[in-house]
Amino acid sequence: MLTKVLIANRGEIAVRVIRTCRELGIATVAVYSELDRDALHVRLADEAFALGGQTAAESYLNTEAILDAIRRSGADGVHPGYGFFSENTDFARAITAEGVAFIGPPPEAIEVMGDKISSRIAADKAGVSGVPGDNTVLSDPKQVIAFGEKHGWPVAIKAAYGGGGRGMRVVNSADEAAAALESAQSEALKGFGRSECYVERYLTWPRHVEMQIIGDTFGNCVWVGERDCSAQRRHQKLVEESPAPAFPDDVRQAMGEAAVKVAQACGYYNAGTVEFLFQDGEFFFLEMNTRLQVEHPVTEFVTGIDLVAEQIRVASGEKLSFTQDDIERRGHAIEVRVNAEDPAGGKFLPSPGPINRLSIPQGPFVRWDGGYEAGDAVSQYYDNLVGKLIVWGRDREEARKRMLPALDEFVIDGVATTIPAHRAILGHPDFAAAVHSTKWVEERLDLSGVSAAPMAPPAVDGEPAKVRRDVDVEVNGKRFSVAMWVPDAAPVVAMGGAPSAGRARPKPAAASGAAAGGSGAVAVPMQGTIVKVLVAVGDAVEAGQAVCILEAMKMENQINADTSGEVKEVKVEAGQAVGAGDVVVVIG
Ligand code: MV4
Repeated sequence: MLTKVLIANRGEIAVRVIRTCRELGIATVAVYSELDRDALHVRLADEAFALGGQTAAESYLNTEAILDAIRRSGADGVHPGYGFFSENTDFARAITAEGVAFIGPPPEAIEVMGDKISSRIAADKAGVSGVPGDNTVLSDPKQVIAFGEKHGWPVAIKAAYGGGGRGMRVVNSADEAAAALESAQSEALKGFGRSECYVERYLTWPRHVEMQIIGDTFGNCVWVGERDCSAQRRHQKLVEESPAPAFPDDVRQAMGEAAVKVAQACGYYNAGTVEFLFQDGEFFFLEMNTRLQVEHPVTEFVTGIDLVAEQIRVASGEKLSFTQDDIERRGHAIEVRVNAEDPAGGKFLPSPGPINRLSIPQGPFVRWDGGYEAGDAVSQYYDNLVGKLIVWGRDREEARKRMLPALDEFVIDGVATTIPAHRAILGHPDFAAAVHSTKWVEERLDLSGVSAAPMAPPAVDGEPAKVRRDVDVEVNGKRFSVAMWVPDAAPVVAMGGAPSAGRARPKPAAASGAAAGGSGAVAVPMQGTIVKVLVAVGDAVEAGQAVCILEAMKMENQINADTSGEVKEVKVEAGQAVGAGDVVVVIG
């Protein structure tokens, strides 16, 4: 068995992998960017190595820095999580060349499946049909027209090296073909560096059903169960569940066997997911994801199998701990992705920032896979998944009715999240009846009334912006929670002078007194970019005077002196990225 695993990732998936390693008695090594110095995955790992840099490219995609951390830590295995290096064959080969196990599939399988045309051909050879299509690279819109005329409109043009829907164009008639091909090719080139596209029939109201498989290096490969991920928006999955609702057992069996055939056709081992479109009782191979997926916990909940443990076993050269016949699926699991995005009006705008308060729902059959705790910040530089809430029930309705109150119990302050959208989805009669499809969220679900957080009353000119503080009061012995709108950063003082007790939010790690009488070390309250520095060393400043302008969350924020005095030090310059709590100016 591997003895020390380095997790080349961050956030909830790094945390998830660390937890299983601990259960297995495997030492863990975290790596981190400058912004993640104090992140949860770093706090939980046995050892941690700095990668430097802030953006993904500078840190979690810095091969040399990660290889260096592997060498220095003596790790004998690397778990790539999802995203980042998880499907990068150069990385997988580089670490294997050093005698370190890549906890994932063989690079050859990643390559076959990374090219959607070659993956369709591989599936075909294994006797698994994709959506009817033409497995050749398009060079002329006439090919699209000929295909549409033969198979019927609409058709889909897809990027051969794409995935996740980017570079896909739906063509409804011959006269749209030329423009669609050109824009698909250009988007593919921009997104993936390769412009090759192909065409297939477009299914108009399909469900997205994917099949989890796992194989070992002894030739054993099993299907574990399917997940329905139809509730999505712009190719971002929102809700996933297992089993797929209204999905007959014989179809499940056939899809499972098809997925295993696809995996075996490319010499696959470790965990993988074969994606299908399911429409009118038929399923069609779409693509294969050669990594552990975000939504793997729903499969774990219905089978009791720890997929990460099994991945590590396989990468250690052991056999799978179960056979196909050992796998039992029981009950129903639903997962929602809690992203730092504001779903108001269906816009899902990114909402990075510090998490001031985080209270996770608890209770029977409720699981939280999170990457943050209160006091941590969600960075604009990375995926804004805060965590995943997963519930289990004996049947779909029990799971759905368990998720709704869990969502109501969830408290998160500081960032807007997708939770209100999940309430709308899970509470909708279409979802309850499972008549939704991949287009349902975008075309049918009304999110116009959804708001992520109570909005602050509009700021009156000349008055400081106000924020909401909840205070508990008792009226005739009955408890009420009262929302107070107070100037930002002013502590809420309850009667008697004590700071609002009980439900007072933990002080954010970054908080620095903004009121006069501060320490003189002026810190920024959230991460962002300095757009302007307004003072220089030697300047005399008054408390409350602006010292710099911080652009964060698409807004310019004035950062003010917390005390009067002379500027002793200016630690930033225009254009510089700063993290929450970073000191920008020192006043003495
Ligand atoms: C399709 C399709 C309909 N017909 N292909 C989008 C993501 C990528 N994995 C493939 N996708 C689709 N391919 C044909 N021939 C509809 C989609 C699709 C979709 C698929 C899975 C999950 C969500 C989706 C949302 C919109 C479109």
